[in-house]
Amino acid sequence: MRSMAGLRGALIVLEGADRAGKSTQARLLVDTLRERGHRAEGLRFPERTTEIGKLIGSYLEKKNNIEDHTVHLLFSANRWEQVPMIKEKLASGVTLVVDRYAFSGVAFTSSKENFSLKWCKQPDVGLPKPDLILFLNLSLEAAAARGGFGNERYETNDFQVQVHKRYRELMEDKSLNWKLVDASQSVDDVLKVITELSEGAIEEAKTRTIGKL
Ligand code: DGP
Ligand code: NA
Ligand code: NA
Repeated sequence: MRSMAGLRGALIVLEGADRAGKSTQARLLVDTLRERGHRAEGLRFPERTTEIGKLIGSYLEKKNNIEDHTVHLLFSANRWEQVPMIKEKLASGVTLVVDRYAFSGVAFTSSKENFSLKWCKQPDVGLPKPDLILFLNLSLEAAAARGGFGNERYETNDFQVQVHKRYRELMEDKSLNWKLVDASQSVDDVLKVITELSEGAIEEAKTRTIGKL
């Protein structure tokens, strides 16, 4: 292949409620894009290995308690601390497949009482804007059929119902490239759909500068 220097990679985000298959699909999507000749790498948020990420990890495992506003800002900081690396990778032509991003932050925190969407969005304003957001859509019934909840924080039915509603509201933002994907299909069928959408985004990203949330 001809050198692609100067052409940036795409920022592709996977979102969805718990058990929709995001992590599996993110991994398979990276492999598939590579097989098809693209430079692709995976990232996840929260990134639990950094200092901030370790605090978040303990919080999710319920080993510590962090005040709700404070933990929201930590989740956002955990994204911001990766921004220099994200920008470098994209500029060098690498496509990034990200398992959760700012939209998880807003959907989850705004599902708590007394948090407005507006307040929740603010800390992530200015983050690199995804070229594509793949929403893996799975009904709560179908998600339940995939097995019981884990023991982490947020893994309760009532909370997940609320998270679903919040994602619905976020998807109404037409300034973002949301694509609703039926996650009840087989793993292979979901992968086929998201691979096609991702290749379209990679092509379009080449001629556009990266935006900001
Ligand atoms: P996992 O994707 O399995 O590593 O789980 C991370 C959990 O944390 C999941 O329940 C979603 C939630 N989460 C992800 N990002 C944020 C965020 O920015 N804010 C809040 N409050 N929760 C988040
Ligand atoms: Na989880
Ligand atoms: Na996951």
